[in-house]
Order: sequence, then C-alpha cells, then structure tokens
Amino acid sequence: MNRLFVIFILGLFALLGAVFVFSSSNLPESQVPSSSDIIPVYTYNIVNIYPHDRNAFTQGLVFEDVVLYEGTGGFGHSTLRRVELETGDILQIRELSAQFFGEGITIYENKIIQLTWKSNIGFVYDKNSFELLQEFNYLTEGWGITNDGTRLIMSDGTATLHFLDPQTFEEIGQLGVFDNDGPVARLNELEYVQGEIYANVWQTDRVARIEPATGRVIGWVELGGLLTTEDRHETVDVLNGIAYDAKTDRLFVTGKLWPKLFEIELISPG
Ligand SMILES: [Ca+2]
Repeated sequence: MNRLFVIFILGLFALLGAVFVFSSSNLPESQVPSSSDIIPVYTYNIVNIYPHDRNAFTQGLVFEDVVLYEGTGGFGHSTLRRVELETGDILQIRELSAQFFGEGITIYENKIIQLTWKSNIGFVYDKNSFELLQEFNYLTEGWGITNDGTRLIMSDGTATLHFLDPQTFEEIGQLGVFDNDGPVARLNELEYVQGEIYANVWQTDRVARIEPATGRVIGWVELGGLLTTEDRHETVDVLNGIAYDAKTDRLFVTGKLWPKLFEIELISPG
C-alpha cells in the first residue's frame, strides 16, 4: 500500500516536471527577458520650441488636426484645454470640479476621454464643445491614457497597462511592462506612436518605447537637458506629456509647469 503511494507521488512529480519543462520551452522568445539583449537608448534633436503655460500642471497631451489638447491636474486647478501650438494660447478651456485631480487625456472618435487620479472616474467630452457626455469608472488610479485605434490604453502608476473597450470602458486586457531589469513601474503619460506605446516614467527624464504585444521595452528615449538652467529658475516639475501628429510625423514633449513645449526628433544610438 505504502509503496504504491510512493510510486504514485513520484509519478505525479515526474508528470509535473515534464509539464513545466514543456511549457517553459514553448514560451515565445520575446517574453523571456534576457540580460544579453541591449535595449537601445535614443537621444533627441530639438526641431522647434513653442511656449507652454507655466501654470499648466500637464497630465495629458494630444495633438489632433492642427491643435494641441491638454489635460491639467491639481485639486482646484484641473482643466481640459485646446491650445494653439505656435503661441501656446488657450483657445478653449473647461475647468473640472475642485474635488477632481485631472490626469491623462486621449481623443477617440471625436470624443475626449479624461482620467482622474484617485476618484476612479473618467470623463467623456464632445471634442468640439467640451460638453460632458458621459462618466465611467475604473478600479485603479488613473494616470495616462492613449489609444491604438481600437482600444484605450491606460496607465495607473504601476508597471501594468490596462486595455479598455472604447465604447463600454470595460477592461479587456492588461499588459505588464518590463525591461532587462524586470517590471518598469511608474508609467505615466502615454502616446501611441507608429505601433508602439510611448510612456513617460514618472520622476525621470526617460520615455519607454513599449511593444504592445509583449510589454517589452524595446527602446529608451533619454530626454534630459531639454530645459535650460534659466528655465529652471522658476518652479518646474517633471517631464510629462507626449503628443504625436501622425499626419506630419511630429513628436512633441513637455512637462508639468514647464515654460516650453518641444518638437523633437529621435536619434538612434550608434
Ligand atoms: Ca499623450
């Protein structure tokens, strides 16, 4: 009886071992981080410098048609705005109720979607009138948001991105973001650029270029040095805000309370 039991247990372990070896060997190569893979670090050239509202605590940035859309944060200071690129002039503004701390924004089918930080509420506005059309809920904190044309992609300050259905706002998937050192946390403002997800990493000058299918960081963009010492004489906060104009292939970045907004082009390493 005992011997049969021992044979049974040994057999069970052998089976589990075989299953483990089989499943490990079948992981797609891209999901197995390897320290031997060097992640390219991109630098930048400044193409244009535009004025940016020093009072805008930038939490969301989008470019569409010929203008910028910006979401700002802070309790009692949160807004949604349409901004002229060349002058930085505010063309239209909607203030959020003081109980909400505005976060990321994205434009989907003529609607602007704006997250809030800890209220678990997202707002949906008409893109032209800024009229509030709808609210929706989510379980995590709200940080950045963008979309890939079919899904909303949202960050919550961790290393996990959330995919949301753009009609129902239900969560339809998650993506763990990692580089060679493991999970990449504090993902903040997002932008979908030519099939990749770009993400500011909060409190750094770095942007992660993320492969949407795997969550792997396939490039880092090093944006240190954009502001001059003079720019930093007044209060400025961290880099935050990436916008992409797909029609003209222009990439824009700014930061919280920054006096400038930059059009940049990326330089490949080597
Ligand atoms: Ca953005």
